[in-house]
Amino acid sequence: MKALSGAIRALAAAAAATAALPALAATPLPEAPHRVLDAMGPQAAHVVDLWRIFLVTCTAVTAAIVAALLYILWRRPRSGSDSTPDLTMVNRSEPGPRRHVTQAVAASVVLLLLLVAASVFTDRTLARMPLKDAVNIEVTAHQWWWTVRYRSGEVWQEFETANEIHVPVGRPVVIQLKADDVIHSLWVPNLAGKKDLLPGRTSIMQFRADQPGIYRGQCAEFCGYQHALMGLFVIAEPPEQFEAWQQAQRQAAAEPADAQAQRGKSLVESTSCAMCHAVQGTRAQARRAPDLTHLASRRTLAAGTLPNTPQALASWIADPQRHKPGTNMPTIPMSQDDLQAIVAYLGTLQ
Ligand code: HEC
Ligand SMILES: [Cu+2]
Repeated sequence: MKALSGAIRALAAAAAATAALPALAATPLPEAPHRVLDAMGPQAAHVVDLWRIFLVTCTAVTAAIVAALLYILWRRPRSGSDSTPDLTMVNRSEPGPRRHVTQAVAASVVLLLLLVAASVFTDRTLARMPLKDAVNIEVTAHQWWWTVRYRSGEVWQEFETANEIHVPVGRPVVIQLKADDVIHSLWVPNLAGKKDLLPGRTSIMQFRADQPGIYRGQCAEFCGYQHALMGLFVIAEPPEQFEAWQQAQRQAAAEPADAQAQRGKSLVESTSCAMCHAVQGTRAQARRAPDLTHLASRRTLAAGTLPNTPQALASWIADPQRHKPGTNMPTIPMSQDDLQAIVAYLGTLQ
């Protein structure tokens, strides 16, 4: 009884905490598919094909085993209640069953070899995707967010963003995967299989998105407390739109026009924010946290944790530990005025 009332109290407290966030609940997170069977590019399609081969083979084998078992159970018994059990068969050689067992073992070996061959060929096909004219991206995983850096032969053209990967439809994408702290795994099932990000080692992921859309990704390797809130989005868009996005992302942050946002800018530059974050074109140049230069152009905050609305932004900055307990952004005490100024400034960072 005591445990029950305790549980009810805990539920009531949770409901009250949720009720304190009406503005946040009003804007949902973006709808984005995260479905293995909806392949939106060749790499994911190969993985789905392999999965189908496994499904059909394993279903057929299971059905055959169950059928054999049912047949054995249904067969006429060798002895009944009025006859003594026939134990001579224990020592008798039985060529029939022996042959069946041999055949079943042979069939299992052949089927397993076929599955191995299918896996190897799928792996080869995945590695053979044409990479001409590929977009080169470097993704670094952190507890619990992602740095996304767009590589280029010309260093001044490189730029960084966080938790969103924009790609042009129909063009191959090569992602170099790195990890900053522990092992993570990048998984965008609509586009490609999982790939681990290992500290001290670079691995490669290749895919192509053939359909425009927003696809959800998720860290797929348990990496600590907020592993579940380590999401990201892949935004596949027509090539012109992608180019325009790249152009915009390369620009430094625009100078804010109104006084409140200007005050917000100097707060970001002069308080602890600048110890972790960068806003290109300002004195904030640290690289321990998501680059905020074009924060307002992103769909979500904190790796898919909150929708990117002014209310959610204010709520995040005021108390990140409430939204993502354990996150490496501390809760920084500040006045409502300062908070509103910072939110106004970050809102201008398109
Ligand atoms: C000790 C380092 C640190 C300080 C100081 C800090 N942050 Fe952060 N911030 C982080 C980290 C780490 C994240 C990523 C959190 C996550 O997603 O788990 C983050 C995330 C954010 C985000 C979400 C970014 C995105 O792309 O989703 C915003 C906005 C933000 N911080 C603003 C601020 C502001 C404004 C200040 C100053 C008042 C500040 N931060 C101070 C480390 C810091
Ligand atoms: Cu992770």
